[in-house]
Amino acid sequence: MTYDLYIGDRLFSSWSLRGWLMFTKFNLPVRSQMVGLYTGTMKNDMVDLAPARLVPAMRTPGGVVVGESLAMAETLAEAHPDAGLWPTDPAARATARWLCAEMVAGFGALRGDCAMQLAHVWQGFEPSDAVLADLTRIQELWAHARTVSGAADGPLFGSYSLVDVFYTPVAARIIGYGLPVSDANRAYCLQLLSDTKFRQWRAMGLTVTYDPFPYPQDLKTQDWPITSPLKARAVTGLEAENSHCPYSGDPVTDCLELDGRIWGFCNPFCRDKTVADPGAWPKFLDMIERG
Ligand SMILES: N[C@@H](CCC(=O)N[C@@H](CS)C(=O)NCC(=O)O)C(=O)O
Repeated sequence: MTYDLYIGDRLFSSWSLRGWLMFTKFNLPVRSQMVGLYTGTMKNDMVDLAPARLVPAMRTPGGVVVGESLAMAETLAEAHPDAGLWPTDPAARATARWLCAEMVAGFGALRGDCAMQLAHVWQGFEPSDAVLADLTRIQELWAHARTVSGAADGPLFGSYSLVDVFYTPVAARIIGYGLPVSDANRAYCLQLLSDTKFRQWRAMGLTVTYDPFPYPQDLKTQDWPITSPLKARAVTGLEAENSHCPYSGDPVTDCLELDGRIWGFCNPFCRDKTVADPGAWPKFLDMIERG
């Protein structure tokens, strides 16, 4: 019953982020496969999914290939009606569909000028009038959603739904470029980016180093605003307190140090994603609390 999801580089592929959240936020079983968005191998990596040619794309457990994030969302919502992907109230659901569709079709200036990047916050970015117009429209749509749902804050329709999935990369752009929105909408953006699943996605993205940075700006940077108070670092050696990886249960091969204690994982990726944001991984936190 596991879906196969094809994704691109986590720090930069906004559509892949949507694809991954639409599974993980609703506890749908998924196996992710990374394609070479920047390495020239993408077409070849996706050959099994032809004619799908962009990420995200998925193969259902029954073997059906689906491209385009909106089509994937509808397919998952139909297959898992109790998972809560869309709001249950018909008016809220219709409005949520509208907001997702307008997101997919629109906001070209924001998407073009502010490529999603989850590495840091650009300082002093000057948005064009077209970007400001997109932000006005986005805030108008969010206000409409809250009028329909009655949700004054938090997820747009009260409970987290696909509409919050579709606007998470928008929130990442607003925060990552310091774009002007109301205090309430900035709080909503920060809430989306504080979500554990989003933090896990970003932490996995941070395991890859990019030189040159794919979407440079001639600007200074400051730290991403949501980080864990726990500070870890990769270390050599195998003197871990645990013998088996908290994620896979496999034997320890790669270690980190946190507060003077050494913990182990079954491969460098599991270790490095934990170093990037130790607080994003409940199984790791459970282990160190028990340990
Ligand atoms: N409309 C598509 C957009 C998907 C998309 O543009 N994905 C980008 C990555 S973020 C991609 O695959 N780019 C590769 C390319 O354009 O060749 C969707 O909703 O899924």
